[in-house]
Amino acid sequence: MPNEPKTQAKTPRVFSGIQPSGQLTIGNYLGAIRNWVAGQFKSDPIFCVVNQHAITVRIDPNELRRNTLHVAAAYIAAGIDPRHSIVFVQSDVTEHTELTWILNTITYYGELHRMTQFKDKTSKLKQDAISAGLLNYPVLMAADILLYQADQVPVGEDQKQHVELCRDIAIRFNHHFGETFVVPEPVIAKVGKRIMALDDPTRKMAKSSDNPGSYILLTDEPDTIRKKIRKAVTDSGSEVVYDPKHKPALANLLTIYSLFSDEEIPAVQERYVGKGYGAFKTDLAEAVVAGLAPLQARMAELMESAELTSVLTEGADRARVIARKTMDAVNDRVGMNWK
Ligand code: AQP
Repeated sequence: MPNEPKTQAKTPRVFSGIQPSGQLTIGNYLGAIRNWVAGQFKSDPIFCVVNQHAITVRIDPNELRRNTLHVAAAYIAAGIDPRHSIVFVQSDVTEHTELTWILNTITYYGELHRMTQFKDKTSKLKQDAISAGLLNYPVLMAADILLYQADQVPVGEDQKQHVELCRDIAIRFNHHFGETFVVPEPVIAKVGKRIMALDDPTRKMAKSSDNPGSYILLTDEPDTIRKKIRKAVTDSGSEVVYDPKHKPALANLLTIYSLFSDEEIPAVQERYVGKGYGAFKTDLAEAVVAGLAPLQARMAELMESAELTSVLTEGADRARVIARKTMDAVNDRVGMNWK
């Protein structure tokens, strides 16, 4: 059929981000950044340092500035190529907060109140200590995604609920005001979607945890990594087997091992038959140290160079063009452009 028009599938637009609420952990790396890197050339990707999310809890302004650069450096050191992917800081594109207000008006209090992360983060706080920002966090996240008409949002499992709320908001807006937003899909990695804390395999590893022994930072020194892994809780028994139900701590360590060594879990398990936890933990620590070494070296280089600033400035310029186009359409649909 020589004259038949060829239909080419559109390259999916991908959007994701990390809040600079602390230094990044291997949970952020394995659950998010690593997957962004793996998929970047099959997509039209935008990666944001979502610093406005980080002020939903108290944070020292200087620490926030440092963390913002640290997160951007981690993206690039891990393999995000800024010549292909847009990399920028959220507060440099004011359309994020502009769209948030409009989306706030079509999002319900009950929906936000039901979010698991909101419940987790506020369970120990008195009502008067819970900022409205913490409640509205998922609306800002929805604005982040919808501004760029993203088709896919690669996240760890903990963020799936927020992406689902974003879909509901997009569908609601399109229904009330006419087709405006692409309705995005969450993309969750099969392995690494939920790396658990080293001190408690029932909780996810989180950068804002009070116990530094619960996480491994991307910037931890080799000896710190060895010490943290030596102290990581294990389950009863001594056999190195992957059994998330009965041996959740070990299953978590095997997952980390497999991702850092690029080996399937059964192959790792096989090597430790009859060897016990000690030998396994020693090798795991070395796999993490070796896996992080190039990333750490590149991050240190980037933190000292002007390259990072120019990447982020140029990234914001590219992002702003897309964001403005969406925002103009939204203002038009809602009736904000009165002239
Ligand atoms: N433990 C984890 N396992 C797998 N993925 C994870 N992510 C976070 N922790 C894990 C993924 O990292 C991305 C960035 O998340 P974020 O910093 O914007 O918010 P978060 O999910 O709240 O991450 P943290 O580290 O737990 O931060 P704090 O402690 O500040 O709340 C997301 O894709 C997330 O799924």
